[in-house]
Amino acid sequence: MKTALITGITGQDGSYLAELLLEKGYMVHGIKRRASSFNTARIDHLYIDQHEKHVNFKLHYGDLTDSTNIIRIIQEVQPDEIYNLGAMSHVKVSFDSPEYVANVDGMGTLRILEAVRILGLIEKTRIYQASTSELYGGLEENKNAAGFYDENSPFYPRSPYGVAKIYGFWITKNYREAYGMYACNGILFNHESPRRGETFVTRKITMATAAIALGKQDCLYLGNMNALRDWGHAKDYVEAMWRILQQEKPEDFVIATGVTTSVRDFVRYAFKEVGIELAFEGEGEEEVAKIVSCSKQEFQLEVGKVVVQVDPRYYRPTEVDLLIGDPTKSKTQLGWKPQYDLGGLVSEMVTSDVEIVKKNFNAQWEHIVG
Ligand code: NDP
Ligand code: GDR
Repeated sequence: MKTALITGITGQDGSYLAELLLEKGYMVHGIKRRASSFNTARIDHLYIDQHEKHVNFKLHYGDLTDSTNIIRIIQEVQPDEIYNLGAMSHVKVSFDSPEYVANVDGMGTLRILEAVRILGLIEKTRIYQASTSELYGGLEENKNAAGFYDENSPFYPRSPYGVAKIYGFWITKNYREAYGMYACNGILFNHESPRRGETFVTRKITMATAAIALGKQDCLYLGNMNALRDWGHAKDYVEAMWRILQQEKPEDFVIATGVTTSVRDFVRYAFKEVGIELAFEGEGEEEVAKIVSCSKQEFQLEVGKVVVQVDPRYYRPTEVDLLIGDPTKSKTQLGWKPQYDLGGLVSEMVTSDVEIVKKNFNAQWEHIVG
Protein backbone atom coordinates (compact mmCIF):
# COMPACT_ATOMS: atom_id res chain seq x y z
CA MET A 1 0.00 0.00 0.00
CA LYS A 2 1.42 3.39 -1.00
CA THR A 3 1.27 6.28 1.45
CA ALA A 4 0.48 9.84 0.36
CA LEU A 5 0.57 13.09 2.31
CA ILE A 6 -1.56 15.98 1.04
CA THR A 7 -1.14 19.56 2.24
CA GLY A 8 -4.27 21.63 1.55
CA ILE A 9 -6.48 18.53 1.87
CA THR A 10 -9.44 20.64 3.03
CA GLY A 11 -9.37 22.68 -0.21
CA GLN A 12 -11.03 22.03 -3.56
CA ASP A 13 -8.18 20.01 -5.10
CA GLY A 14 -7.16 18.30 -1.86
CA SER A 15 -10.62 16.82 -1.48
CA TYR A 16 -10.78 15.40 -5.04
CA LEU A 17 -7.20 14.13 -4.84
CA ALA A 18 -7.87 12.39 -1.52
CA GLU A 19 -10.87 10.63 -3.12
CA LEU A 20 -8.79 9.57 -6.12
CA LEU A 21 -5.91 8.21 -4.03
CA LEU A 22 -8.25 6.32 -1.69
CA GLU A 23 -9.89 4.73 -4.76
CA LYS A 24 -6.42 3.68 -5.90
CA GLY A 25 -5.79 1.97 -2.55
CA TYR A 26 -3.46 4.53 -0.98
CA MET A 27 -3.15 5.28 2.71
CA VAL A 28 -3.94 9.01 2.66
CA HIS A 29 -2.70 11.51 5.24
CA GLY A 30 -3.69 15.15 5.14
CA ILE A 31 -2.59 18.31 6.90
CA LYS A 32 -5.39 20.56 8.10
CA ARG A 33 -5.18 23.86 9.89
CA ARG A 34 -6.65 24.28 13.32
CA ALA A 35 -9.65 26.62 13.01
CA SER A 36 -12.18 27.86 15.52
CA SER A 37 -14.97 26.21 13.55
CA PHE A 38 -15.16 23.12 11.32
CA ASN A 39 -13.22 23.51 8.05
CA THR A 40 -13.50 19.96 6.71
CA ALA A 41 -16.83 20.16 4.82
CA ARG A 42 -15.20 19.04 1.55
CA ILE A 43 -13.72 15.87 3.07
CA ASP A 44 -16.23 14.95 5.77
CA HIS A 45 -17.59 12.15 3.57
CA LEU A 46 -14.14 10.53 3.62
CA TYR A 47 -13.84 10.52 7.37
CA ILE A 48 -13.51 7.16 9.06
CA ASP A 49 -13.79 6.82 12.81
CA GLN A 50 -10.18 6.88 13.99
CA HIS A 51 -11.05 4.25 16.59
CA GLU A 52 -11.75 1.71 13.85
CA LYS A 53 -8.88 -0.69 13.10
CA HIS A 54 -8.33 -0.19 9.36
CA VAL A 55 -8.11 3.54 8.96
CA ASN A 56 -6.71 4.54 5.56
CA PHE A 57 -7.44 8.24 5.89
CA LYS A 58 -5.85 10.34 8.60
CA LEU A 59 -5.72 14.06 9.30
CA HIS A 60 -2.93 15.86 11.16
CA TYR A 61 -3.04 19.39 12.47
CA GLY A 62 -0.40 21.52 10.84
CA ASP A 63 0.56 24.66 8.99
CA LEU A 64 2.96 25.36 6.16
CA THR A 65 4.47 28.22 8.15
CA ASP A 66 5.71 25.82 10.85
CA SER A 67 8.83 23.82 9.90
CA THR A 68 8.95 21.79 13.09
CA ASN A 69 5.46 20.53 12.54
CA ILE A 70 6.08 19.76 8.85
CA ILE A 71 9.21 17.78 9.73
CA ARG A 72 7.41 15.87 12.50
CA ILE A 73 4.46 14.92 10.30
CA ILE A 74 6.66 13.79 7.39
CA GLN A 75 8.82 11.78 9.79
CA GLU A 76 5.75 10.09 11.24
CA VAL A 77 4.03 9.43 7.91
CA GLN A 78 7.12 8.42 5.83
CA PRO A 79 5.17 9.23 2.63
CA ASP A 80 5.90 7.73 -0.79
CA GLU A 81 4.27 10.81 -2.34
CA ILE A 82 3.69 14.35 -1.07
CA TYR A 83 1.23 16.63 -2.85
CA ASN A 84 1.89 20.20 -1.74
CA LEU A 85 -1.47 21.84 -2.46
CA GLY A 86 -1.65 24.06 0.64
CA ALA A 87 -1.62 27.76 -0.21
CA MET A 88 -3.31 31.09 0.24
CA SER A 89 -4.70 30.70 -3.26
CA HIS A 90 -6.72 33.88 -3.89
CA VAL A 91 -4.89 36.22 -6.27
CA LYS A 92 -6.76 39.41 -5.25
CA VAL A 93 -6.35 38.69 -1.51
CA SER A 94 -2.60 38.22 -2.05
CA PHE A 95 -2.32 41.98 -2.63
CA ASP A 96 -3.68 42.50 0.90
CA SER A 97 -1.41 39.99 2.66
CA PRO A 98 1.72 39.69 0.51
CA GLU A 99 4.13 38.72 3.29
CA TYR A 100 1.89 35.92 4.53
CA VAL A 101 1.50 34.61 0.98
CA ALA A 102 5.26 34.62 0.47
CA ASN A 103 5.63 32.65 3.69
CA VAL A 104 2.97 30.03 2.95
CA ASP A 105 3.08 29.67 -0.84
CA GLY A 106 6.80 30.30 -1.31
CA MET A 107 8.61 29.30 1.89
CA GLY A 108 6.06 26.57 2.61
CA THR A 109 7.32 24.74 -0.47
CA LEU A 110 10.90 25.03 0.73
CA ARG A 111 9.89 23.66 4.14
CA ILE A 112 8.44 20.53 2.53
CA LEU A 113 11.51 19.97 0.34
CA GLU A 114 13.94 20.57 3.20
CA ALA A 115 12.01 18.26 5.52
CA VAL A 116 12.31 15.43 2.98
CA ARG A 117 16.04 16.13 2.60
CA ILE A 118 16.76 16.45 6.33
CA LEU A 119 14.87 13.23 7.07
CA GLY A 120 16.88 11.29 4.48
CA LEU A 121 13.79 10.52 2.39
CA ILE A 122 15.13 11.73 -0.97
CA GLU A 123 15.15 8.20 -2.43
CA LYS A 124 11.71 7.32 -1.08
CA THR A 125 9.49 10.38 -1.34
CA ARG A 126 8.20 11.94 -4.56
CA ILE A 127 6.95 15.54 -4.36
CA TYR A 128 4.28 17.30 -6.39
CA GLN A 129 4.29 21.10 -6.25
CA ALA A 130 1.06 22.96 -7.12
CA SER A 131 2.41 25.50 -9.60
CA THR A 132 0.11 27.73 -11.57
CA SER A 133 -0.62 29.48 -14.85
CA GLU A 134 -0.37 32.71 -12.81
CA LEU A 135 3.40 32.35 -13.31
CA TYR A 136 2.96 33.41 -16.95
CA GLY A 137 1.13 36.61 -16.10
CA GLY A 138 -0.72 36.63 -19.41
CA LEU A 139 1.91 38.52 -21.41
CA GLU A 140 1.04 38.32 -25.11
CA GLU A 141 4.69 38.23 -26.27
CA ASN A 142 5.48 35.21 -24.05
CA LYS A 143 3.05 32.85 -25.79
CA ASN A 144 4.48 30.18 -28.09
CA ALA A 145 4.22 30.41 -31.89
CA ALA A 146 0.83 28.66 -31.82
CA GLY A 147 -0.53 31.22 -29.32
CA PHE A 148 -0.42 29.15 -26.09
CA TYR A 149 1.62 29.03 -22.89
CA ASP A 150 3.62 25.83 -22.61
CA GLU A 151 6.39 24.34 -20.45
CA ASN A 152 8.98 26.57 -22.17
CA SER A 153 7.14 29.89 -22.06
CA PRO A 154 8.80 32.60 -19.94
CA PHE A 155 7.24 33.68 -16.63
CA TYR A 156 6.10 37.19 -15.65
CA PRO A 157 3.94 36.97 -12.50
CA ARG A 158 1.52 39.84 -11.86
CA SER A 159 0.57 39.42 -8.19
CA PRO A 160 2.19 38.66 -4.82
CA TYR A 161 0.57 35.22 -5.20
CA GLY A 162 2.26 34.67 -8.58
CA VAL A 163 5.59 35.90 -7.23
CA ALA A 164 5.39 33.58 -4.20
CA LYS A 165 4.46 30.65 -6.47
CA ILE A 166 7.41 31.38 -8.75
CA TYR A 167 9.70 30.78 -5.77
CA GLY A 168 7.87 27.49 -5.18
CA PHE A 169 8.36 26.55 -8.83
CA TRP A 170 12.08 27.27 -8.92
CA ILE A 171 12.97 25.82 -5.53
CA THR A 172 11.22 22.59 -6.55
CA LYS A 173 13.19 22.50 -9.80
CA ASN A 174 16.39 23.38 -7.96
CA TYR A 175 16.01 20.58 -5.40
CA ARG A 176 15.38 18.17 -8.26
CA GLU A 177 18.59 19.26 -9.99
CA ALA A 178 20.73 19.76 -6.87
CA TYR A 179 19.81 16.66 -4.88
CA GLY A 180 18.30 14.33 -7.47
CA MET A 181 14.90 14.53 -5.80
CA TYR A 182 11.81 13.30 -7.60
CA ALA A 183 10.13 16.72 -7.35
CA CYS A 184 7.81 18.04 -10.07
CA ASN A 185 5.76 21.10 -10.87
CA GLY A 186 2.29 20.78 -12.30
CA ILE A 187 1.64 24.13 -13.97
CA LEU A 188 -2.13 24.00 -13.72
CA PHE A 189 -4.45 26.45 -15.41
CA ASN A 190 -7.70 27.42 -13.66
CA HIS A 191 -9.83 24.49 -12.61
CA GLU A 192 -13.22 24.67 -11.01
CA SER A 193 -15.98 22.45 -9.62
CA PRO A 194 -19.00 22.57 -7.34
CA ARG A 195 -16.43 22.53 -4.51
CA ARG A 196 -14.66 25.69 -5.71
CA GLY A 197 -14.29 28.38 -3.05
CA GLU A 198 -17.17 30.88 -3.20
CA THR A 199 -14.91 33.91 -3.81
CA PHE A 200 -13.39 32.64 -7.08
CA VAL A 201 -15.18 34.07 -10.07
CA THR A 202 -16.78 30.89 -11.49
CA ARG A 203 -18.34 29.81 -8.20
CA LYS A 204 -19.33 33.38 -7.37
CA ILE A 205 -21.17 33.42 -10.71
CA THR A 206 -22.85 30.01 -10.38
CA MET A 207 -24.01 30.70 -6.83
CA ALA A 208 -25.40 34.09 -7.84
CA THR A 209 -27.07 32.59 -10.92
CA ALA A 210 -28.89 30.10 -8.71
CA ALA A 211 -29.81 32.71 -6.09
CA ILE A 212 -31.03 35.23 -8.69
CA ALA A 213 -33.10 32.60 -10.54
CA LEU A 214 -34.70 31.55 -7.27
CA GLY A 215 -35.48 35.15 -6.34
CA LYS A 216 -33.08 35.22 -3.37
CA GLN A 217 -30.56 37.71 -4.76
CA ASP A 218 -31.01 40.88 -6.82
CA CYS A 219 -27.74 41.43 -8.58
CA LEU A 220 -24.27 39.95 -9.10
CA TYR A 221 -21.35 42.41 -8.81
CA LEU A 222 -18.18 41.52 -10.71
CA GLY A 223 -14.83 43.09 -11.59
CA ASN A 224 -13.09 42.66 -14.94
CA MET A 225 -15.47 40.75 -17.21
CA ASN A 226 -13.03 40.95 -20.14
CA ALA A 227 -10.54 38.61 -18.41
CA LEU A 228 -10.05 35.35 -20.32
CA ARG A 229 -9.31 32.07 -18.58
CA ASP A 230 -8.61 28.47 -19.59
CA TRP A 231 -11.09 26.68 -17.30
CA GLY A 232 -11.08 22.93 -16.66
CA HIS A 233 -12.63 20.63 -14.05
CA ALA A 234 -10.73 19.96 -10.78
CA LYS A 235 -11.58 16.25 -10.95
CA ASP A 236 -9.69 15.92 -14.24
CA TYR A 237 -6.78 17.98 -12.92
CA VAL A 238 -6.11 15.89 -9.79
CA GLU A 239 -5.83 12.85 -12.05
CA ALA A 240 -3.02 14.70 -13.87
CA MET A 241 -1.27 15.44 -10.55
CA TRP A 242 -1.17 11.74 -9.75
CA ARG A 243 0.07 10.85 -13.24
CA ILE A 244 2.90 13.39 -12.92
CA LEU A 245 4.28 11.45 -9.93
CA GLN A 246 4.04 8.05 -11.69
CA GLN A 247 6.54 8.86 -14.48
CA GLU A 248 9.96 7.31 -14.70
CA LYS A 249 11.74 10.67 -14.58
CA PRO A 250 10.61 13.80 -12.71
CA GLU A 251 9.50 16.60 -15.03
CA ASP A 252 7.23 19.64 -15.09
CA PHE A 253 3.92 19.61 -16.97
CA VAL A 254 1.30 22.14 -18.13
CA ILE A 255 -2.25 21.00 -17.42
CA ALA A 256 -4.87 22.95 -19.37
CA THR A 257 -7.76 22.56 -21.81
CA GLY A 258 -6.37 24.75 -24.62
CA VAL A 259 -9.60 26.76 -24.75
CA THR A 260 -10.05 30.24 -23.31
CA THR A 261 -13.32 31.95 -22.35
CA SER A 262 -14.14 35.40 -20.99
CA VAL A 263 -15.70 35.97 -17.57
CA ARG A 264 -18.61 37.61 -19.45
CA ASP A 265 -19.24 34.44 -21.47
CA PHE A 266 -19.03 32.31 -18.34
CA VAL A 267 -21.82 34.50 -16.89
CA ARG A 268 -23.82 34.08 -20.10
CA TYR A 269 -23.46 30.25 -20.03
CA ALA A 270 -24.32 30.02 -16.33
CA PHE A 271 -27.56 31.98 -16.73
CA LYS A 272 -28.42 29.92 -19.82
CA GLU A 273 -28.34 26.82 -17.61
CA VAL A 274 -31.37 28.19 -15.73
CA GLY A 275 -33.09 29.25 -18.96
CA ILE A 276 -32.18 32.94 -18.74
CA GLU A 277 -30.86 34.85 -21.77
CA LEU A 278 -28.83 37.95 -20.93
CA ALA A 279 -27.92 41.03 -22.95
CA PHE A 280 -24.77 42.95 -22.01
CA GLU A 281 -24.81 46.75 -22.44
CA GLY A 282 -22.32 49.52 -21.76
CA GLU A 283 -18.59 49.38 -21.21
CA GLY A 284 -16.10 49.28 -18.34
CA GLU A 285 -17.58 50.31 -15.00
CA GLU A 286 -20.90 51.11 -16.73
CA GLU A 287 -21.41 47.62 -18.14
CA VAL A 288 -24.56 45.77 -17.05
CA ALA A 289 -26.39 42.59 -18.06
CA LYS A 290 -30.17 42.57 -18.37
CA ILE A 291 -32.62 39.71 -18.68
CA VAL A 292 -33.87 39.32 -22.25
CA SER A 293 -35.99 36.21 -21.71
CA CYS A 294 -36.58 33.44 -19.24
CA SER A 295 -37.73 30.08 -20.59
CA LYS A 296 -38.31 28.31 -17.28
CA GLN A 297 -41.71 28.85 -15.64
CA GLU A 298 -40.36 28.05 -12.16
CA PHE A 299 -38.20 31.20 -12.26
CA GLN A 300 -40.46 34.27 -12.28
CA LEU A 301 -38.09 36.94 -13.54
CA GLU A 302 -38.90 40.29 -15.01
CA VAL A 303 -37.58 40.97 -18.54
CA GLY A 304 -35.27 44.01 -18.55
CA LYS A 305 -34.13 43.52 -14.94
CA VAL A 306 -30.42 44.29 -14.40
CA VAL A 307 -28.84 41.21 -12.82
CA VAL A 308 -25.11 41.85 -13.33
CA GLN A 309 -23.18 45.07 -12.63
CA VAL A 310 -19.52 46.00 -12.40
CA ASP A 311 -18.00 46.98 -9.06
CA PRO A 312 -14.44 48.29 -9.45
CA ARG A 313 -13.61 47.03 -5.98
CA TYR A 314 -13.01 43.64 -7.65
CA TYR A 315 -10.41 45.04 -10.04
CA ARG A 316 -6.85 43.98 -9.29
CA PRO A 317 -3.88 46.40 -9.09
CA THR A 318 -2.25 44.35 -11.86
CA GLU A 319 -4.41 41.95 -13.86
CA VAL A 320 -3.68 38.80 -15.85
CA ASP A 321 -5.76 39.50 -18.95
CA LEU A 322 -5.56 36.23 -20.81
CA LEU A 323 -4.54 32.64 -20.08
CA ILE A 324 -4.56 29.71 -22.47
CA GLY A 325 -2.44 26.60 -21.99
CA ASP A 326 -1.01 24.00 -24.32
CA PRO A 327 -1.66 20.51 -22.89
CA THR A 328 0.21 18.64 -25.65
CA LYS A 329 2.98 17.34 -23.38
CA SER A 330 0.60 16.11 -20.68
CA LYS A 331 -1.66 14.46 -23.24
CA THR A 332 1.13 12.66 -25.07
CA GLN A 333 3.50 11.87 -22.20
CA LEU A 334 1.08 11.36 -19.31
CA GLY A 335 -1.77 9.98 -21.41
CA TRP A 336 -3.99 12.52 -19.63
CA LYS A 337 -7.49 12.88 -21.09
CA PRO A 338 -9.89 15.34 -19.47
CA GLN A 339 -13.49 14.08 -19.19
CA TYR A 340 -15.19 17.47 -18.91
CA ASP A 341 -15.61 20.39 -21.30
CA LEU A 342 -16.68 23.89 -20.25
CA GLY A 343 -20.36 23.14 -20.90
CA GLY A 344 -20.27 20.10 -18.60
CA LEU A 345 -18.43 22.08 -15.93
CA VAL A 346 -20.86 25.02 -15.97
CA SER A 347 -23.85 22.69 -15.96
CA GLU A 348 -22.56 20.68 -12.97
CA MET A 349 -21.74 23.82 -10.98
CA VAL A 350 -25.07 25.56 -11.64
CA THR A 351 -27.10 22.40 -10.95
CA SER A 352 -25.28 21.90 -7.66
CA ASP A 353 -25.73 25.54 -6.61
CA VAL A 354 -29.45 25.53 -7.45
CA GLU A 355 -29.83 22.60 -5.05
CA ILE A 356 -27.73 24.30 -2.37
CA VAL A 357 -29.64 27.59 -2.64
CA LYS A 358 -33.02 25.79 -2.59
CA LYS A 359 -32.11 23.88 0.56
CA ASN A 360 -30.21 26.38 2.53
CA PHE A 361 -29.81 29.94 1.22
CA ASN A 362 -27.48 31.97 3.39
CA ALA A 363 -28.09 35.71 3.09
CA GLN A 364 -24.33 36.31 3.36
CA TRP A 365 -23.86 34.82 -0.11
CA GLU A 366 -25.49 37.86 -1.60
CA HIS A 367 -22.54 39.89 -0.40
CA ILE A 368 -19.68 37.60 -1.42
CA VAL A 369 -16.60 39.80 -1.55
CA GLY A 370 -13.76 38.38 -3.62
P1 NDP B 1 -8.07 26.14 -2.09
O1 NDP B 1 -7.95 27.57 -1.74
O2 NDP B 1 -9.42 25.55 -2.30
O3 NDP B 1 -7.35 25.28 -0.95
C1 NDP B 1 -6.16 25.70 -0.35
C2 NDP B 1 -5.80 24.74 0.77
O4 NDP B 1 -4.60 25.22 1.41
C3 NDP B 1 -6.87 24.65 1.88
O5 NDP B 1 -6.91 23.34 2.36
C4 NDP B 1 -6.32 25.58 2.94
O6 NDP B 1 -6.77 25.30 4.24
C5 NDP B 1 -4.82 25.26 2.82
N1 NDP B 1 -3.97 26.26 3.43
C6 NDP B 1 -4.05 27.61 3.33
N2 NDP B 1 -3.10 28.21 4.07
C7 NDP B 1 -2.40 27.20 4.67
C8 NDP B 1 -1.32 27.18 5.57
N3 NDP B 1 -0.77 28.29 6.05
N4 NDP B 1 -0.85 25.98 5.98
C9 NDP B 1 -1.42 24.81 5.53
N5 NDP B 1 -2.47 24.78 4.68
C10 NDP B 1 -2.95 25.96 4.26
O7 NDP B 1 -7.15 25.91 -3.37
P2 NDP B 1 -7.31 24.85 -4.57
O8 NDP B 1 -7.68 23.54 -4.01
O9 NDP B 1 -8.11 25.46 -5.64
O10 NDP B 1 -5.81 24.81 -5.12
C11 NDP B 1 -4.85 23.87 -4.63
C12 NDP B 1 -3.45 24.38 -4.92
O11 NDP B 1 -3.28 24.51 -6.31
C13 NDP B 1 -3.12 25.73 -4.32
O12 NDP B 1 -1.75 25.70 -3.99
C14 NDP B 1 -3.35 26.69 -5.47
O13 NDP B 1 -2.56 27.84 -5.31
C15 NDP B 1 -2.90 25.85 -6.64
N6 NDP B 1 -3.54 26.12 -7.92
C16 NDP B 1 -4.91 26.15 -8.02
C17 NDP B 1 -5.51 26.32 -9.24
C18 NDP B 1 -7.00 26.36 -9.39
O14 NDP B 1 -7.46 26.83 -10.45
N7 NDP B 1 -7.77 25.86 -8.43
C19 NDP B 1 -4.68 26.48 -10.47
C20 NDP B 1 -3.27 26.39 -10.23
C21 NDP B 1 -2.73 26.21 -9.02
P3 NDP B 1 -8.18 25.90 4.80
O15 NDP B 1 -9.25 25.00 4.21
O16 NDP B 1 -8.02 25.77 6.26
O17 NDP B 1 -8.27 27.31 4.30
P1 GDR C 1 -7.60 33.59 -10.73
O1 GDR C 1 -9.10 33.19 -10.36
O2 GDR C 1 -7.23 34.93 -10.27
O3 GDR C 1 -7.43 33.29 -12.19
O4 GDR C 1 -6.78 32.54 -9.84
P2 GDR C 1 -10.39 34.06 -10.03
O5 GDR C 1 -11.54 33.17 -10.26
O6 GDR C 1 -10.27 34.74 -8.71
O7 GDR C 1 -10.35 35.21 -11.16
C1 GDR C 1 -10.42 34.89 -12.55
C2 GDR C 1 -10.58 36.17 -13.34
O8 GDR C 1 -11.88 36.71 -13.11
C3 GDR C 1 -11.78 38.10 -12.89
N1 GDR C 1 -12.91 38.57 -12.10
C4 GDR C 1 -13.18 38.25 -10.81
N2 GDR C 1 -12.54 37.43 -9.95
C5 GDR C 1 -13.08 37.28 -8.71
N3 GDR C 1 -12.50 36.45 -7.85
N4 GDR C 1 -14.19 37.98 -8.32
C6 GDR C 1 -14.85 38.82 -9.15
O9 GDR C 1 -15.84 39.43 -8.77
C7 GDR C 1 -14.32 38.97 -10.46
N5 GDR C 1 -14.72 39.68 -11.55
C8 GDR C 1 -13.86 39.43 -12.53
C9 GDR C 1 -10.43 38.26 -12.19
O10 GDR C 1 -10.00 39.62 -12.26
C10 GDR C 1 -9.59 37.28 -12.97
O11 GDR C 1 -9.10 37.88 -14.14
C11 GDR C 1 -7.18 31.19 -9.75
C12 GDR C 1 -6.77 30.68 -8.35
O12 GDR C 1 -7.31 29.40 -8.16
C13 GDR C 1 -5.26 30.60 -8.24
O13 GDR C 1 -4.92 29.96 -7.00
C14 GDR C 1 -4.71 29.77 -9.40
O14 GDR C 1 -3.31 29.71 -9.33
C15 GDR C 1 -5.14 30.39 -10.73
O15 GDR C 1 -6.57 30.42 -10.77
C16 GDR C 1 -4.67 29.59 -11.92
